Amino acid sequence: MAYVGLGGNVDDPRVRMRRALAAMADLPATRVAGVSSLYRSRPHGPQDQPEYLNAVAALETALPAEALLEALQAIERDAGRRRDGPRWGPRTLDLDLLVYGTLRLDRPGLTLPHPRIAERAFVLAPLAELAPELEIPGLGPVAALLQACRDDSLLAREAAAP
Ligand code: A4P
Ligand code: MG
Repeated sequence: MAYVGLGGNVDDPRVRMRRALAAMADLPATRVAGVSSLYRSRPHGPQDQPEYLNAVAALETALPAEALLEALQAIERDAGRRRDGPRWGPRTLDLDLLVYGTLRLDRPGLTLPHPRIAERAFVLAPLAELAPELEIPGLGPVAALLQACRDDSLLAREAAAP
C-alpha cells in the first residue's frame, strides 16, 4: 500500500483535492483504497499565508514508486501548481508520497518514507486515522510517532472527507 499526502491552501483546496483523488483513481493499475478526513492546519514555513487543508489517501497500485511520484507531479501540474513561489509558500495542491510499502529509499528525486513525516502532525493525524496499525519503515508505528510529535500546527479535523 502507498500513502499520499494531499495539502493546499489557496484556490479552493477541497475541490482540487477531490479532483486529485479522481485523477489518482484513474491512474493505471491503481485503486484508491481509502481517504482520511480533512484537517485544517496552520502553515509550516512562512506564516503570512492562509491555513492549509490536509488529508491522506491510501493507494493500492502496481506502479513503481518513481512512476507513481511522476504521476502525482503531473496531477499537481494539472491542478495549476506553480513551482516558482517561495519554498513552503502557498500552493494550490501539493501531493507528497509519504510511504510506499516497506520501501526505504534515498535518491536525489525521491526519499521514502517522506523525510518530514515525523515532524508534521498534519500528516501523522490523517495517516493514523486511515491506517492506525501502520508501521512507517525505519521510524516505527504511526500512532507512536503522532503521540511523540510536538508540532502544534494542527487546528481541527473537519467532519467531511475531501
Ligand atoms: N521528493 C523527494 N522525495 C519525495 C517524496 N517522498 N514525495 C522531491 C514527494 N516529493 C519528493 O518537492 C520538492 C522535491 O521533493 C520534488 O522535486 C521531489 O522530487 P515539491 O513538491 O516540488 O516542493 P515543495 O512541496 O514546495 O517542497 P517540499 O520541501 O516538498 O515541501 P513539503 O514538504 O511538501 O511542504 N503547512 C501545512 N500546515 N500543511 C502543508 O501541507 N505543506 C508544505 C509543503 C509547507 N507547509 C505546510 C504544508
Ligand atoms: Mg511537496
